[in-house]
Amino acid sequence: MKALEGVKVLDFTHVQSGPTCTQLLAWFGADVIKVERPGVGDATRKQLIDVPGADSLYFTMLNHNKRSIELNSKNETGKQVLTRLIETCDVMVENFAPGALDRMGFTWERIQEINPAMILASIKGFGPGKYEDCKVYENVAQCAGGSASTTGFRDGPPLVTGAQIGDSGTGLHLCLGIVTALYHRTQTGKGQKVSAAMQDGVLNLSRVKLRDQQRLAAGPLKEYSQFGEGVPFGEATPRAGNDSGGGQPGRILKCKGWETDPDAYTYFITQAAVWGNVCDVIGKPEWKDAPGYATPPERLDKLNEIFDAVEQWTMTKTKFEVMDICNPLNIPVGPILSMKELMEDEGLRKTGTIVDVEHPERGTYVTVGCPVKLSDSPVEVVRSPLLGEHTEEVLTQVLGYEGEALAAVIESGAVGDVRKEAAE
Ligand code: CAO
Repeated sequence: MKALEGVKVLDFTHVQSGPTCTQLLAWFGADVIKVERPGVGDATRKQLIDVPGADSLYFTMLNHNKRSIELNSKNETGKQVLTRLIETCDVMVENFAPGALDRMGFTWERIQEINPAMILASIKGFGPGKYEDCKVYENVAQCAGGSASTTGFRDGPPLVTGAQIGDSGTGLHLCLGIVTALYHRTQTGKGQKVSAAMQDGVLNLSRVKLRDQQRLAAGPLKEYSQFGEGVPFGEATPRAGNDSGGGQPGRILKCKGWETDPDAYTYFITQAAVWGNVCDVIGKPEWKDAPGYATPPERLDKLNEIFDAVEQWTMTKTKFEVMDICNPLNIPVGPILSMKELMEDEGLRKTGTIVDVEHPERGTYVTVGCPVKLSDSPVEVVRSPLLGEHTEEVLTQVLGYEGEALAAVIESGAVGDVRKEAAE
């Protein structure tokens, strides 16, 4: 039995943040029913198209293992069907713009009237306060949550990161809130509202930078390279380039082939515990005991000199040779892996983190499987549903519509053109 088997999720999410959350719930075994606008569906279905006529990778890679029902939640019959779904499901997840659910007539109070055990989980850009009505996308959240101001180089502009910490990060936070509320409900029988704001999620993931903000009051942040360069600190946590965020200095360094390969780099950490091994491997054994180099505090104003020496060595090796040499010596290093290399990684394919998926419209594509492994809840990644693929199935099997009642719903126009069979 899968961990969340028996849990029914009314998935009213779109774009990236909400779908990330409900995809995880589906992978853990929940029956996730994605409600989409008839004839239109989640906007991402038709965004960043690479195969004409087919659902985009943007959509397919965020909506595995779900069922899709087309439903106009602003039409009277559509509202009745949605009410039946709320009665039947355990969890409702949404990430509409602020107020959209209320405007449909489904306020939290109304949802509780329909189903007091319902867990309503919402993602918004901001929590309650002066920005609560704003629409928010990934990079806005990265900027408003403290990530952008602390990412990049000191002499350059703030940078956003490629990892989708605002969207997928908040989806992860929401997922944790949902399973916590489900646990609470098994003890009390009561549902509750679970809210995750993207600004809060990004700030949570930028926690160490708020730590550094407060450390500034006690003096310069000595593990930031600007300390060794004699550049004064300002009032706020600065951008630290590729300096390590913790107390173990690290940098991204060039490896053999860097002149032509944009990813021929390694991350190299001069961990204090293996300083002797670092000195030996880079050909500077004299630094092991030399005054000014022997202890971590003494080295903090010489990080540029030290990493220049390490880089002279890493430039003679490929990023994989650096791994092979340093790991047996317990020196923490990591190759900069490109998306191409990750997609082809045999190890990640064996664990199911990278998987091939068959899709009737687009053929085979590669996706990221479930990144969390439960020993008794193995995940089989199933392709995303076509728009409305399960409309009739959900109406009959989940909600019990049949005969004239079913015909009336279909004829009302609330559920679009019902597909008679899944397009396998
Ligand atoms: N039937 C009928 N109407 C539907 C429907 C359905 N099945 N599904 C959605 N709609 C309607 C909504 O009710 C809303 O109508 P109103 O504006 O009249 O209330 C309308 O579609 C548009 O919804 P939206 O405002 O959520 O969508 P948008 O494209 O304008 O904004 C976004 C998108 C992401 C900016 C906004 O949803 C948002 O801020 N969400 C919260 C934060 C978030 O999750 N952001 C991350 C997105 S991923 O980068």
